Amino acid sequence: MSAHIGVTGLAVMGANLARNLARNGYTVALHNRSASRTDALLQAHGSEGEFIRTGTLAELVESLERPRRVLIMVKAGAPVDAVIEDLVPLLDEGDIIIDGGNSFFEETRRREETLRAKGLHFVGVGVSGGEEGALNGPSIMPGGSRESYDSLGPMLETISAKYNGEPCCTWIGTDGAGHYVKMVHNGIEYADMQVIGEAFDLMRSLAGIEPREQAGVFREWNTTDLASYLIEITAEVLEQEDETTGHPLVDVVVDSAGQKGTGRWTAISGLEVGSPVTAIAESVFARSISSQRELRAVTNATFSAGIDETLSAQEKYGSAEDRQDFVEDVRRALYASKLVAYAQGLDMLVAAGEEFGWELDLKAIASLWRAGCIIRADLLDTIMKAYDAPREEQPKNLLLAPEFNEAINECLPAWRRVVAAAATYGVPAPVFSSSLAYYDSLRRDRLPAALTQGLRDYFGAHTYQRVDKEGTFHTQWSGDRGEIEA
Ligand code: NBP
Repeated sequence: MSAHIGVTGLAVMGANLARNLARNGYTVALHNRSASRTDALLQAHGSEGEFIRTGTLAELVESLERPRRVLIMVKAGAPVDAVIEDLVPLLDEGDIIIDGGNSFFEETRRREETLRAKGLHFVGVGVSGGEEGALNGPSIMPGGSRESYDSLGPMLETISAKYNGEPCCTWIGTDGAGHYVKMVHNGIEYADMQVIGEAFDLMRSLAGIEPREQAGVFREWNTTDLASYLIEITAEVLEQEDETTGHPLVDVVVDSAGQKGTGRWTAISGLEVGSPVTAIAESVFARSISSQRELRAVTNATFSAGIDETLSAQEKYGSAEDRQDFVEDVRRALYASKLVAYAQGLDMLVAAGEEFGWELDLKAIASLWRAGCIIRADLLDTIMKAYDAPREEQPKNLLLAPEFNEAINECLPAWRRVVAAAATYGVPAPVFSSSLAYYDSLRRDRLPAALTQGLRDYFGAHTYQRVDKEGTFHTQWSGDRGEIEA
């Protein structure tokens, strides 16, 4: 019996994907550098489907039907290259190597190019949904050649999450496109979590709403246009009580957010493709600031808030009615900021598509984020509708889609009040405020960039263009200050 697919790398993600494949009727050949993981998997879950145990990569390759499909699920970075190097001499033209880890898209592009030259297909696959998703149905974002998807796609679609019966898996584009889209997914995830944190902080700091009560607020919000997995689990985390102290768990957890790098990559790539992903970048910076614990200990004791003593948040938001109004304002600010994060993420995909030669289908991408992944949200259905048109008729920015333009207009007064309150009372809300600034920047007729151009021309003769005639101009700042055509 030949296996349909081989999986090498059987830590939690690889093991769960292998089990998912086997549970769906595929025969899966198993391999791990240290055989103990292979044996542990077979012992605990060997009865879930057809598995073939292999002890070496050569045995793994030998056990596969052709074209061979080998899924690599090892630690991202050098281990992926090490496994590829060992695999290549064992494979034949047309075989497919799949990297389902969180690899950086540029590495995927490099590996794809090298392997294509050897007649092999290399498919970088973005897999979202964590351990649970890998086992029960993740959102899957495959890149690589279209031809490889013909062979691999049905398998991936079968094991993917389903939304109303539709698989959350579709071919994204060539070489690193799948890993790129997964990276942007993670960037949006960072922003999504940061705006939830800002909402929590503002409701507690200004209106005195404690975590357990906020669990109810988030649960209520999950019945609105904010409905999403992250809002749902926020309620769960906020109502969790610490077993030792009886305090809300969130009060005993160290307030220093970790990161594995995908948010940072998204922000860097945003800068590189010239796409202003401010909400994502601010979310990454917010985590960095949270991690500066030594510095924060000093600044906490030193920096004053500089708040007018006559201002009292309790007085302003203390009554039941005011609190209720404030909570609704925060909900709207959260929704608007979240829309900005999605708009920026999708804009970035368009810019990256142009840069790397991918024809990214935003409707399809929104569709496969609807289930299985961390940013799954009701909102994605509406995003799909916004992009349900030929490319040239699609909105130039998500916020231009009529349904979202209307939603933003409804949120705006509340959004401004919340950002103003955050500044007035000294509560940091970097994504709420930068998202509003992004919106206002897009909205304004004139930006102070004109002055920036003037300054650049003054100190570096960088020239400028005029609003009233064609051409490039320079003012002779150190001479008679007359203007010349450059
Ligand atoms: P890890 O990232 O912890 O990697 C452990 C695996 O890599 C083990 O199988 C280990 O073999 C193998 N490995 C290493 Br380390 N170096 C190797 C080498 N030089 N040659 C061969 N094998 C090597 O596993 P994971 O947590 O299951 O994650 C796998 C991938 O999935 C990663 O890219 C990760 O970032 C990604 N991931 C995604 C999600 C998600 O939500 N999508 C969640 C978690 C992880 P050994 O057993 O012999 O040490």
